[in-house]
Amino acid sequence: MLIKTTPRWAIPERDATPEAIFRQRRALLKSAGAAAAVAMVPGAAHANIFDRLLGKDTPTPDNEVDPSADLYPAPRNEAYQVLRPMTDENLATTYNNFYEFGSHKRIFDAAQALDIRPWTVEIAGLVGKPQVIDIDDLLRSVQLEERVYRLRCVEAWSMVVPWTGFPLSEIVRRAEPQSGARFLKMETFYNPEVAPGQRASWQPWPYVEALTLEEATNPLAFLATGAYGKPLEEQMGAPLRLAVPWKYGFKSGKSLVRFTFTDTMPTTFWMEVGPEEYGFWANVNPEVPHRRWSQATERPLGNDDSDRIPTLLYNGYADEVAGLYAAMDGQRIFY
Ligand SMILES: Nc1nc2c(c(=O)[nH]1)N[C@H]1C(S)=C(S)[C@@H](COP(=O)(O)O)O[C@H]1N2
Ligand SMILES: [Mo]
Repeated sequence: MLIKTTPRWAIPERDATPEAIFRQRRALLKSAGAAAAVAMVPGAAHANIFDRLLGKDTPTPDNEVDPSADLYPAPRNEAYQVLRPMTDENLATTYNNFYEFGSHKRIFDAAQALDIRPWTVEIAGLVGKPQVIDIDDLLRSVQLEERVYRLRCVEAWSMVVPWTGFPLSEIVRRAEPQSGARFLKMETFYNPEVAPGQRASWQPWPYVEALTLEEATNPLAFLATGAYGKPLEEQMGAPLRLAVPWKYGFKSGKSLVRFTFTDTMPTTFWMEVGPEEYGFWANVNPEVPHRRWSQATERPLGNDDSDRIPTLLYNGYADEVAGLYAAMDGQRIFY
């Protein structure tokens, strides 16, 4: 159910290039680095890339107005704040991990190929109420709120993002899990035609992540549908992505299409790719190094590598979640 208020062929006013920016673009074009960047990017993407390089916010190039746009900005839940500066929106939307669109950070243009309407979300497995929900029906039947969360990538860079969304426990509630359900498996879309990364057949597509039901119903576990007071951009995992801020970033799957309740621990994408390096639990702990690097410090996006900050146990959320693991073996839960 996609309501287009602007036809695809129309060029909205906001796409018009003010003269000053046009001149800046030409200046950039003349520099050697920019020329190299141009060579790598197909024609239509140039304007977007240059706007990003210049720090200008840009609309999604497909010129579709998101049918949920009127739901943003949502009221901020002041219970979730971070005592660190927010990451600049332009950094958060141009430095991403989304392997479906490439194994590097500059996938924001490639990710625009993902069509985020129509979009349905399936609830399946050991549940009393299996169902398929249209994303817009879902968005209009929950109470959206804004929460500022830390995100700590296992690669040791980090962000502070104002997400908009709703608690993951809402999905659990609607599913009415059977008594045997212990894990919640979350799957990303699968469409190798738009996601070139998924043509790599040696990787176990689609991207799968999972939590225990106790984790999934912890109040911190959040499904993000927006960020920075707007609907999510594709590269951030539109139209629905997880935000579990006490775990390394890879636990927060993007562009989710299916929630399956199971009685056995699912094998996740990264467990299959590198079981020695990326485990099921992946709780942030500065004292437990990755096999190839220390996790003691992190680089907030926007900082130089010389300007790192200490990483916190459970990424700063120990008060909220340490109890989930109190009865478990210490090392096992931290990779
Ligand atoms: N489907 C999918 N979800 C994903 C990933 C991915 O490659 N594919 N990367 C993960 C990793 S490693 C991180 S750090 C975060 C990055 O989120 P961001 O790009 O919004 O900062 O997304 C996670 N979710
Ligand atoms: Mo990550």
